[in-house]
Amino acid sequence: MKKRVCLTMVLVIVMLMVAGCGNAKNSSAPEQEPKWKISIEGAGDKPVEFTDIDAKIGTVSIKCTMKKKDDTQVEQQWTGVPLQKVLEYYNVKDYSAIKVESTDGYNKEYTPDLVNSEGTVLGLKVDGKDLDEQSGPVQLVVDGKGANWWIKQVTKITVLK
Ligand SMILES: Nc1nc2c(c(=O)[nH]1)N[C@H]1C(S)=C(S)[C@@H](COP(=O)(O)O)O[C@H]1N2
Ligand SMILES: [Mo]
Repeated sequence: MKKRVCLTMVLVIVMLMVAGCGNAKNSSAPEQEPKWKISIEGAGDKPVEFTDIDAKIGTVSIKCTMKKKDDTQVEQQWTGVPLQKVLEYYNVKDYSAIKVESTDGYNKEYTPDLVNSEGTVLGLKVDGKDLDEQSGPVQLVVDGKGANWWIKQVTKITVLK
């Protein structure tokens, strides 16, 4: 009889431990799960993913001007990662251009000069706020250039040799 109680207790403890481990795993997972991903192609042998976790390599805050079609200008304070820093992170040195693409397929190619400019940034926040769904989570900011250069919902970056 005593043996049986003991065995039951051991069983209950083991079950609680298994359940406890499961919980510990689940509660630690969200910290590792990225909020967004941008696929980088042509930086190495395989495509890599640049995420909000990687974005911690260095964000800047800069005032940027966007030229609108009607010749007016919009000035905003942007927070983001300079595109040049992202390429540095993946050791990309030689390229003819960088192609930036959005979820809707809209894309453009940027020359090394433009890529190396301080004002070319993967924008994460505008005037202190996260981007809305139509523009973000990441929008390419190209200081001083027209709105057509500012790619919303960036999803892929290709290094062109
Ligand atoms: N993802 C994405 N970004 C884009 C475009 C697009 O079609 N898709 N159009 C570009 C063009 S041509 C312009 S003029 C501006 C328009 O921005 P707005 O809708 O905020 O005025 O977004 C630019 N970025
Ligand atoms: Mo446009």
